[in-house]
Amino acid sequence: MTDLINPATEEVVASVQATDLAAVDAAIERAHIALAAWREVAPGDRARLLRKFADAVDADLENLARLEVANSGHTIGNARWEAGNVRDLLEYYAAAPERLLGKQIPVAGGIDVTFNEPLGVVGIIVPWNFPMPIAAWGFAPALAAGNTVVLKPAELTPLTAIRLGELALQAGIPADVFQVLPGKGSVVGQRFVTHPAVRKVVFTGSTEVGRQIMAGCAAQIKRVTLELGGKNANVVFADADIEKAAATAPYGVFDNAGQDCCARSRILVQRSVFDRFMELLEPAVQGVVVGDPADDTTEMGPLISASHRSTVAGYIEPSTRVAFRGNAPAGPGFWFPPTVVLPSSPTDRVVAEEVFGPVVTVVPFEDERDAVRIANDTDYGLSGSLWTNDLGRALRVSRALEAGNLSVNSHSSVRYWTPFGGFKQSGLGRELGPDGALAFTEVKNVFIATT
Ligand code: TAP
Repeated sequence: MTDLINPATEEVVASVQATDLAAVDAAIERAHIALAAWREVAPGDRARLLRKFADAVDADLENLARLEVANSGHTIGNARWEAGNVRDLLEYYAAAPERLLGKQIPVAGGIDVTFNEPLGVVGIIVPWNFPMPIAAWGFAPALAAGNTVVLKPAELTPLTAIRLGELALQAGIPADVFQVLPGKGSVVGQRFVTHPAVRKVVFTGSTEVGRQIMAGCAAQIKRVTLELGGKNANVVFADADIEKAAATAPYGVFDNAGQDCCARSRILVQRSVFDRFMELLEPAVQGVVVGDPADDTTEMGPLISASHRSTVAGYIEPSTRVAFRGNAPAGPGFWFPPTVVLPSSPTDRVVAEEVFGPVVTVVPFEDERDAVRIANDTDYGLSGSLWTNDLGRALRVSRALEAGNLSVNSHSSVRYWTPFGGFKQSGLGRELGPDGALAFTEVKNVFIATT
C-alpha cells in the first residue's frame, strides 16, 4: 500500500494498493478481449456512452475537485476547472465516433476508400502535476476512436483517476474498456511499453523518462505520443502594454506552483523597459495569494512533496541573485514562495533546466533578433508568450519561436479545441483539437475493383 500525503497539511489522505506485474498483465489481457466488442459499438451508441460519462463527471465535479485539492494541493478553483475539462473533453470527443469519415479517393478500375481503424489497447501514463486533464486528453479521444484504455496515474496522485474509472463504469462504459491501474512507473508504465497487446503509449512526464519510453517502444515499432518538459519564454517587447505584461507574468509561471510544463519560467524583457517592468513585477509577485488550496481566494498552493520541494530549493544556490520573493505559509505543507531570479549567465542551472516550481528568471534583451535567439536557446520547445502591440512583430516572432503553443498578449496554452504538443525535446505528436481522435487510429486503404 502507498500512503498518499496531502501536500498542504502533510496528513495521510488515503492508502492505495499498487498494481503488481501479474495484475497489469491480466488487465491488459482483459482490455484486449474487450476491444472486439467496443470497436463494434455503433458510432452513435459509442457517442452516447461518452456523453453519459461526461454527465457523470459533471455530476461528480465538486467531489473530483475536492479529491484533487486533498491529493495534489491544487487550488480549488483550478481543480474545478480541471474536472470540468475532463467533462468537456468527453463531450467534445463524443462527436468523433460519428465523424471518423475516412476518404473516398478517385482511382482507375474501382473504388478506393480509407478507414480510420482503432489501434487496439492504448496505455496512458500520467504525471502528478495535472492528474485529471492529462489523463482525459488521452482517454477521451482514444475511447472515441474505438480503442480500449489502460491508464496509469502517477504514484503520488491516483485518486481522481481511480474515481474517473468508477464514473465510467457507472455511466455504462463496458467493463475493461477503461481501466485505471495505480502503481509504479517502473512496473505498470514499463509494462505498457513492453506488452505486445498495447499498441500505443501516450506518455506525459519528464524528458528523461520519455526518452526511455520512446526507446522501449522502438522494439515493437509501438506508436507513441510524448508530452515532455518545457522551459518556456515570456517575451516582453518595449511596445507592449507593460503594466498588463507585468501584472500577468506571475500567473503565467506560478499557476499550480510552477509545476506546469507550460510555465513561462524565463521572462525576457526588452532592455529599454527592463527597470520599469521589474518595478511593476515586484508588487504583482507579492500579491499572489499563497495558502490553503481549499480556500476559494487562494491562487497558489504547495509543491507536491517534500522531495520535490528540496529539488526546487536546490536551484537557489548561495550565489543566486534573488530579486524578490512572494509569500508562503509557515508550518506544515510543502510550501515554497514565488521567487524571481536575476541569473548571472545563460548556463546557470536555473535558466537552463526545468525547475518545475515557482521560480522565474528575468533577463534583458536588445532587439527582436536577440529575443528570438535567447528564447530558442533551449532543448525544449513547448509553449511561450509574447507581448507586443505590433501585429507584424507578433506574427514574425510567433513564426520564429521554436515552440508548439504560443500566446500573444496572454498566457494561455491549452484549449481542448486546438492542437497541443512540443517542438524539439518537449515531445512528439499532438494531442487535443479536431484531429485528436485520429492520433488513435491507423489509416487503412481498401481498393474495390469494379471491373
Ligand atoms: P516522470 O517522473 O517522468 O513521471 C511521469 C509518469 O511516468 C509517472 O506516472 C511515472 O510513474 C511514470 N514513469 C516513471 N518511470 C517510468 C518508466 N521507467 N516507465 C514507464 N513509466 C514511468 O515525470 P513527473 O516528475 O511525474 O512529471 C513532471 C514532468 O512532466 C515535467 O518534466 C513536466 O514538464 C512534464 N509534463 C509535461 C506535460 C506536457 S503536456 N508536455 C504536462 C505535464 C507535465 P511514478 O508515478 O511511479 O513515478
